[in-house]
Amino acid sequence: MGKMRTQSAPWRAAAVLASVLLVGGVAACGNSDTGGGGTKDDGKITMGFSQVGAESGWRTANTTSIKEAAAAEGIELKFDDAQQKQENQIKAIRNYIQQKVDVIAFSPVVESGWDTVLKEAKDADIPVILTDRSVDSADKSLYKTFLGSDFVKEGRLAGEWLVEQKKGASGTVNIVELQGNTGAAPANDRKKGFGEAIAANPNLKIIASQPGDFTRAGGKQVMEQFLKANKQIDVLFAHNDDMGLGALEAITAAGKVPGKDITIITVDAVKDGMQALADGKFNFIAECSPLLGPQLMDLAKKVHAGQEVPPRIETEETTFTTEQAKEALPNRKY
Ligand code: GYE
Repeated sequence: MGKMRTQSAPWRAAAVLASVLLVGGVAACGNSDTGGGGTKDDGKITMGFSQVGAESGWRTANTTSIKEAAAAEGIELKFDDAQQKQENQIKAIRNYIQQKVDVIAFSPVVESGWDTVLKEAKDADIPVILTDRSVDSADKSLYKTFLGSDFVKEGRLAGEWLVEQKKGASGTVNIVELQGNTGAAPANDRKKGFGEAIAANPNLKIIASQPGDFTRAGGKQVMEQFLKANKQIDVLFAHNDDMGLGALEAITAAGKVPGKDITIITVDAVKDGMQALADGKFNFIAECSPLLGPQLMDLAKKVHAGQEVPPRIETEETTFTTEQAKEALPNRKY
């Protein structure tokens, strides 16, 4: 509370008095750079947010949610799109530290390699909130909390559905997997959860697994390779809807019927994915909610006020079959 870092003593006294008068004793927060008597501290929280990129429908919905929630809560948002590059994220975070924002939030493109920059934020006394994806730092004091989904669970739910579907199947079921970008938490964890869920069924066999970078183009290209290299593909597990949607084109071009010749399981449940599921081109989706904005802004206010927050906040989600997708689609927000 009351981070008026650059104000001279007389101005600080005046600002405190003003905030007491104006907001009934709640100290003003924010990062106004008055340098001794310029503009007043308006009490606004400034958040620096580093986004992964714009690689998928999920990401677009997530960005919209964050921008809308910041506006609704009166939080000043500095937003940077890292174009799927860790070095860009590190640069953006360093900029935010230099600008003395009140809170830094980011969705780390990969899990590893964040300790140095997180330490810099901590030394500058700027709280960090991890959003959507986590980091593998051993030192948990480098960030206040991690808000996002349980990706291992999503992979497990996808695998469990497949095990159930193929219960009576005789012979080998050939599975191909489209992974997210290498080193990303959702790629690592969805692979893990799915693998664990099918492990007890040796007839369910992953015959190929490659990154498609969470993009439609990546999904299409890698699926083309899979189809060329493997005569019999029974199941596709794609780590997100967009890669599954890209793969649909490759499957159709190869003369196969998606959802029938090849069972397709994805993660996210964005509108286009849900439409494909409702149309019977996909067969199952494990949901991953991108609507993290409101919770993120709430957490930002709390950590800025010095309040304790839980170290891990999990998003609630469900799964969809074709029938459930048909029902849910009309009210789907993203
Ligand atoms: O599933 C995918 C996006 O980190 C949960 O990133 C997110 C994932 C999401 O590109 O579509």
